[in-house]
Amino acid sequence: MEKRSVERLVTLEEFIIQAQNRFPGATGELSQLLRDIGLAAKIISREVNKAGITNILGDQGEENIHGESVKKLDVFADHQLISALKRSLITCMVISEENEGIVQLRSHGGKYIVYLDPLDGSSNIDVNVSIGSIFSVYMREPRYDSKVNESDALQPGKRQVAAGYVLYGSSTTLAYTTGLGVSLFTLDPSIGEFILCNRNVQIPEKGTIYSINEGSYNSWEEGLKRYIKYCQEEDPESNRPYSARYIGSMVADIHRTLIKGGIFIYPHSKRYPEGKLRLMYECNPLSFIIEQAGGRASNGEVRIMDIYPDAIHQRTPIYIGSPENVTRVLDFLKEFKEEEFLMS
Ligand code: P6P
Repeated sequence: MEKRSVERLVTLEEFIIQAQNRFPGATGELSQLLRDIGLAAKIISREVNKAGITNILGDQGEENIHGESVKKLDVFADHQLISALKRSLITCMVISEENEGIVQLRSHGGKYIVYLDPLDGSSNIDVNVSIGSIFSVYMREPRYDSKVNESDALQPGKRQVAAGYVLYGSSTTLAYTTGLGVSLFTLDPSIGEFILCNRNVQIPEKGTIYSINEGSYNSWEEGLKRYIKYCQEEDPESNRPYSARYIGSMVADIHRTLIKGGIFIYPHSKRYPEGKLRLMYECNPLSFIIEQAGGRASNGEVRIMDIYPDAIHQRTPIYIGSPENVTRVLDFLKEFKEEEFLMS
C-alpha cells in the first residue's frame, strides 16, 4: 500500500514563529500581535457557533456610527479583538467599524496601528449565513514616540505590514499575509488550534464567477452594465456563461473568489455615491490578501492600495479578484466612460 506522506500538523502559532525565525532581526512584536488576533478569533468563533443557544442573537438595540443596527455579536467581537490587542502593549491605537473615533490603547509607545471590521456581514448573523472579521496592520508613522494622533493612521494600503480575515462559516478559516504570500488555516475545535492548510494560496488567473448585488443595476455606469452582460454570454473557454454568486458578506464572497477565482464588485451607486465598502478596514486588507495571491483590486480607476485616505471611515467602490477578470471589467469601464464623455 502506498505510504502517504502525512505532513505534521502545523498550528498558527508554530507557523508565525517559523516565519519570524526567517528574519533574525525580528523583534517578535508582529508575531505576538498576530497571535493575539488568532486568540480573539477562537473566542469569537465559539460565540458565533453557539449564537443560537445563548441569548446573543438579535440587535443590541443600538446603532453604530453609520446608523446601522448593532448586533450583540458585533459588540462582543469588537471587545474581544480590542482586549486581545490591548494586553500585549504593542498596538498604540485601534480603528474599528464599531467606534467613531480612534480607540487609543497607549498615550505614547506602541509601534502598530490596527484597523478592524470586527464582524463584517453582521446583517447575516440572524439567518446563519457566514460572517467574518477583518484586520489590517500598519507601522505607526511618524515613529511611536510622540502622542498618538488619528492622522498617524491615514496611510495608503500599500503600507500595510499585515492583513487578514477570519471566516466563520461551515468551518472557521483564518487567512493572513505579511507580504510574503497568503497562508490559510482551519480551526480544529477539538484541540482549539488553527491548523495550516495552505501556506501559499494562489488565486486562479481567471474565473467564471461574478459576484455583485444586481439589485442596484439601474444605477450602474454603462461600462459595468455591459461587462455583466458580457459575463452572461457564453464564455469562449468554458462554453457557458459565468455563474452569479453573491452572499452579501464580503469576507465570504472574497474567500470564494480567492479559492475559485472570478470577480467581486461593489460599485458606486445612487445610494452609495462613494461606494458602500470601507477603504481602511474592508477593501485595503482584502486587497492585500488578493494581490499577495496574484490577483488585482481597483476602485475602477486606480489600485485600491494606492489610495491615500482622507478619513478613517471613508468608503470606496471596489473591483477585486482574478487578474484577467479585473483587467477585463476595467477595460469595459474605460471604453464606455470615453463613449459617455464623447456623447456628453
Ligand atoms: P449589500 C455587509 O453589510 C457588507 O458590509 C459587506 O460584508 C457586504 O459585501 C456588503 O455590505 C453587502 O451590501 O448592499 O449588497 O447588502
